[in-house]
Amino acid sequence: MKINAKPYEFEFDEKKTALMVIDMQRDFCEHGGFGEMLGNDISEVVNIIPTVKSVIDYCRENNILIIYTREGHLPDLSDCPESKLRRSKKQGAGIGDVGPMGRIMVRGEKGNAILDELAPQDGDYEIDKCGKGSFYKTDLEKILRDNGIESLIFTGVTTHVCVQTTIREANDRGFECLMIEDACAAYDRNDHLASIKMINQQGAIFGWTTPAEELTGK
Ligand code: C5J
Repeated sequence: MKINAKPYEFEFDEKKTALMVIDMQRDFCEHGGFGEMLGNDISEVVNIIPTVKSVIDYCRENNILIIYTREGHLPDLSDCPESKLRRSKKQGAGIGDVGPMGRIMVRGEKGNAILDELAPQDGDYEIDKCGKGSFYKTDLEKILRDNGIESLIFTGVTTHVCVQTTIREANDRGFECLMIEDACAAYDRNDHLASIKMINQQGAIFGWTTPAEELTGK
């Protein structure tokens, strides 16, 4: 299949493609979550939820493998670098402290859950990650290789942090990456737009970008 994209058409085989839904968890998308506690306005992120859903629905209808990620830490915080912990506390959003949605950025807590409207279904993969990149200290690469995946479609938050870090990691491992522009968001739109430019520049230096309608037809 070929779709219009920047910097040129993106070609992929649905059977060798997976959808990545990056960190669409309460902590980054709802009031009282880690994102807001760090001082961000969450409206840009809230705006993409229907578009992320439309891409997930399209992928389900077309039997494209779906992989969800969640950023969070073990309850004993043994997988949280001291530096990350220190900086979160300095910002008033201490990882592991009790916040409005349970212990902040801890696996299994309310804030760590994927949004109800985008909930994973049987057959989807769910990956818990402690870093910004989804390959770091996870089974993601093995899952992709075992399933014969060659191309990745990206949705989620935040564009310039966890989405872009994962695209960079995937690109270095030889995966072809397509970022769905209006199914990704940063808290600051300028960060989002800068990321799109960084990804598709220099003949797709990290990958391709396109609006959702080019994929879903809606
Ligand atoms: C952040 C993420 N922004 N999912 N995480 O800390 O982008």
